[in-house]
Amino acid sequence: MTPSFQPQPEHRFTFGLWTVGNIGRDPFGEPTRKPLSSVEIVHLLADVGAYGVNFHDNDLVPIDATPAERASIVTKFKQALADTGLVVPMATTNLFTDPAFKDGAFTSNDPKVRAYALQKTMQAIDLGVELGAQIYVFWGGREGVETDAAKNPLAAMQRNREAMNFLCDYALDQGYGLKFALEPKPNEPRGDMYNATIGHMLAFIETLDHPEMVGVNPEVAHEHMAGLNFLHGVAQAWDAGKLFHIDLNDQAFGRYDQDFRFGAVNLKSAFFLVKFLEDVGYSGSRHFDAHAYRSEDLAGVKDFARGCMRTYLILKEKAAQWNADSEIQSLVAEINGDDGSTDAFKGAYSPSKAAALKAASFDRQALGARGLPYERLDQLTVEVLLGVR
Ligand code: GCO
Ligand code: MN
Ligand code: MN
Repeated sequence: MTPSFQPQPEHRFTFGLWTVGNIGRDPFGEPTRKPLSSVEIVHLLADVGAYGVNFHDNDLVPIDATPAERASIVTKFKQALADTGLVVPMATTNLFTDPAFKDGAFTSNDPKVRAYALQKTMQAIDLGVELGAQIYVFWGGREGVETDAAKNPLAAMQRNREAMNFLCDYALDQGYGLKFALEPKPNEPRGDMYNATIGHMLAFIETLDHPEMVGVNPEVAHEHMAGLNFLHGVAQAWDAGKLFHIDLNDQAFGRYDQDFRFGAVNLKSAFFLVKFLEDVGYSGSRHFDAHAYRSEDLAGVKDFARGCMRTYLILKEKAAQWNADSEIQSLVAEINGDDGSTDAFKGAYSPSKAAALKAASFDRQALGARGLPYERLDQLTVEVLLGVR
């Protein structure tokens, strides 16, 4: 039977209001698409088969809305969710668009800006929780510098920690049961942003008062912008029990922040990523933080959204094929072969084990002379991906 690659709720495919709602503005040009209302976006997402919709506070409620306007927007949005069956698994705060945040929010040198950022985030958390969010994302879009003359990086780190601790306690105090997912990015819009990569963020989380409620939201493009292997960062986050959310998109190395459709550039990396998520049983949202090319119209936006999910599902099927391919699996077994001759040295340290290992002899030349069949294995992987196996 040919798989249909139809998205289903169990695939946990989500998009942000800001992703399919992107109007195609860039630093060099005006918008190429008309803005869609949040209700229209919910219906668009339902139409293409998504499971959920995420938002920044101001994607839904304008920053200058009155309480009455907020209430009416939320009522309409809830109705759209009820009409379509879409859910809101994640919410976040816009702490980057307003000029008040031009030099950062939690890390701003101005204590008034820092206090306003906390206030805005508490209100945005309330909004997210009201709509059902269980994961709350923090992307520090302006938390950085163009010149290190402007800000002390140690002070920035301490301010960031103080804000996260405050907000964890706020969420606990309200009994929200939220988990926080911190999203690293090395640069753009700032020249350099703090906690630039997954590794930086994982280390930072361990310094918080409630590390158990804080994990990461890694994004493909962000690690690729830093020239890093995304899968390795994701694996480290998973190993630490910190993969709370994931932002899927694509990005050519060495370019500006492209936010391309998932799998649009680095198909093999996308394949190993999907294979990893499926093999370990990651059960969180697969959030597509990307947008259609600026050249697309509304129909193209739907093509973009369908493409993200379809590519994920095709790669998932390819991963199952890779796992079931006997030639591939016999190579995997050969690579990981173990004749048991070093069993006595494995596991935890003991003085006698260390002494025995120091006294053992190894045929160093034979170790170095052994050929490893990675060329064949990689070629077979490529052939699975190209559909000739
Ligand atoms: C970016 C980021 C954002 C965040 C979003 C949710 O590069 O602009 O990826 O899209 O993911 O603010 O926190
Ligand atoms: Mn991004
Ligand atoms: Mn993102």
